[in-house]
Amino acid sequence: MEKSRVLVVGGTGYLGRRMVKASLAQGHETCVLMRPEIGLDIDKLQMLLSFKAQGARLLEASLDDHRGLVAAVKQVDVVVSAMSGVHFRSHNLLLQLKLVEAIKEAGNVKRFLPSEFGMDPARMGHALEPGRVTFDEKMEIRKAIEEANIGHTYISANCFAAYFVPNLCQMRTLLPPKEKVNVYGDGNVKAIFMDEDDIATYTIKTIDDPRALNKTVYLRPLENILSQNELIAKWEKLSGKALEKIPIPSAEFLASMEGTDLANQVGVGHYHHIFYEGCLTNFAIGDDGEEEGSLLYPEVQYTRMEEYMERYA
Ligand code: NDP
Ligand code: GO6
Repeated sequence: MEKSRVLVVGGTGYLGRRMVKASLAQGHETCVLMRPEIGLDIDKLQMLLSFKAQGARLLEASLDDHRGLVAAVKQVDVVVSAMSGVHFRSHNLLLQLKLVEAIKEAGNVKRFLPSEFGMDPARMGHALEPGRVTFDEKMEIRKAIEEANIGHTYISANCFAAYFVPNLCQMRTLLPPKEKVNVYGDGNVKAIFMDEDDIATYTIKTIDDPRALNKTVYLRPLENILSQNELIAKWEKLSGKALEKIPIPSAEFLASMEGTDLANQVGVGHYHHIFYEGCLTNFAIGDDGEEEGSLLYPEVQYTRMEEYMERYA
């Protein structure tokens, strides 16, 4: 079978750059959207040029330029979006409606992967304000995709390791705690942690796979299903130093939202769903025809979290 030609939108972003790399590595003809809005962002431009040097084609169009966008998507078979959905970055998920419009008009795209890559928004109908906006927006994009009958795959990638693992799930820092660590409740609720490069590898694997067409694919590899306590124990072993554990009751954690900025309020809600409620692991995969990435692609040697943490030691 011919390998699909891919367009990555949001290609210079944190996850998007890994999608470009994985698409090239898996032998796809790879295009990256180059937005004229980059202006004087010299780092973004240099990154785009490095993609080109690695064999990608740069397609220039603004998300506000419908005709340009249609022309771009006409050159590929698959569109992968990794637009920002992080509140302390630029959060522009709804701009993907423009992409859906262009894909609809072009009519040639076999598969669209919208920017999801977290908790499954379809399971977050009960999510707390203000964090629920992330899930509501992702559901709005899904609705537009499905109404336009566009082939799709939704990737639920759980926790990006860099945001959750080295900091032992502490908020407002990305570095390992030195002395003390806040533990959510009893610390035994299971979450799922993923190396971001592996997220991209699995994601690109799905794009030509009929088993993933019009489905949600969860990334839930067995050895990366871990409680906060298990993660802390791995770091203590690696660093050779025990940390003081400070249990935080659910209500106290939720109350920590008050009076803080929006990004933190969003984060506290998300962390509550993950670490108190267990929203990443409190359901079985497959009851509704969903798939699991490490079962679909057992050949992928996914990164375990002790190995991921080594770079911080
Ligand atoms: P980034 O914040 O790195 O942004 C990605 C890209 O979005 C940018 O590079 C840019 O594309 C594009 N973008 C941003 N603002 C605009 C704008 N105004 N107009 C057009 N394009 C814009 O995104 P992430 O990689 O952090 O997030 C990707 C996805 O991953 C999101 O859906 C997010 O919710 C999810 N996520 C999940 C996490 C988890 O733990 N599960 C953690 C973090 C994110 P360009 O390259 O063209 O400039
Ligand atoms: C990641 C974060 C980390 C917030 C998801 C505040 C959507 C998802 C696991 O961008 O709010 O310090 O699923 O102080 O579906 C952010 C969000 C986490 C990272 C969660 C996310 C995860 C978005 C913080 C912080 C490290």
